[in-house]
Amino acid sequence: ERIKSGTAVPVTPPPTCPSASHRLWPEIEQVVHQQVAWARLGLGDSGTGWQLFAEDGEMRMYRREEEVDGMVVDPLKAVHIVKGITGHEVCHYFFSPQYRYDWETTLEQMTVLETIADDSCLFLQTHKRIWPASQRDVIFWSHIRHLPNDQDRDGPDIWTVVNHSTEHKDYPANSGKCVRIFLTVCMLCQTRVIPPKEGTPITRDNISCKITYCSVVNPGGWAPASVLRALYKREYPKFLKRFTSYVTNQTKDKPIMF
Ligand code: 16C
Repeated sequence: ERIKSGTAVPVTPPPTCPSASHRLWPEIEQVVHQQVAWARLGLGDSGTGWQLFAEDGEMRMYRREEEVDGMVVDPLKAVHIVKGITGHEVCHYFFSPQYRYDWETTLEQMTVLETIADDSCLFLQTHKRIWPASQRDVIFWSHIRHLPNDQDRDGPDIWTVVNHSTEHKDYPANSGKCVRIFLTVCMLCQTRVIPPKEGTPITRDNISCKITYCSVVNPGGWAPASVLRALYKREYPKFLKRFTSYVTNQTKDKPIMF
């Protein structure tokens, strides 16, 4: 059809997501879609195959026992409900490098190798050594995303952060004292608002955040299965409790970030 005179003709493509032209973008898109779908499945109808290994208040952690080449790579799925915070706040503190030393207790050093865009960063982290295993490091991209709920208008929006291992030519794996680990992590959050009495504003008493945290970590080199399982049974609950308390503390006197 001919364009009528006076009709604005776009000369440049419409703006896209800020990271879209980066070399990692196709992988980020694919892994984020896959991880969000996996996290949204929850534990499935009957929780088949998932073993509960930690429980504390509203927090429940499940794992599947899996090994690859004799190495423990047990997938983890955790669910938690925390009052007084939003999914946007949880994801903001999980994604942003400036807070990481405050809550990440296994961290020795974190370097931002690249800021891909406001919503995506490339990290190099070294973690504390656990004797007698070698020290571990990891390179991963991290991406934060808001997924508005367009299917069910009454359903909650989703905020998510996905972390996924990648390579970097300047930091080849296993070239120094560290063994490189490989991970895929998804923090997925849904905020629930209990409507306050008519005419009164929403306060932190009216909100809660349902968190689903999924993780698969490949230790990258052999370590005894019993040591690894004992380690994550202790460290994952410690992490999720400490991290969510941190977000609660950081936000309690701040305006709610929806
Ligand atoms: O998701 C989390 N954190 C993110 C931001 O840092 C990101 C990074 C995750 C790194 C997870 C691997 C950490 C391995 C550390 C090695 C153990 C040191 C223990 C020192 C104890 C004094 O996604 C939160 C992550 C919460 C981590 C819980 C620990 C899981 C252990 C899994 C087994 C790793 C193999 C270690 C081989 C020795």
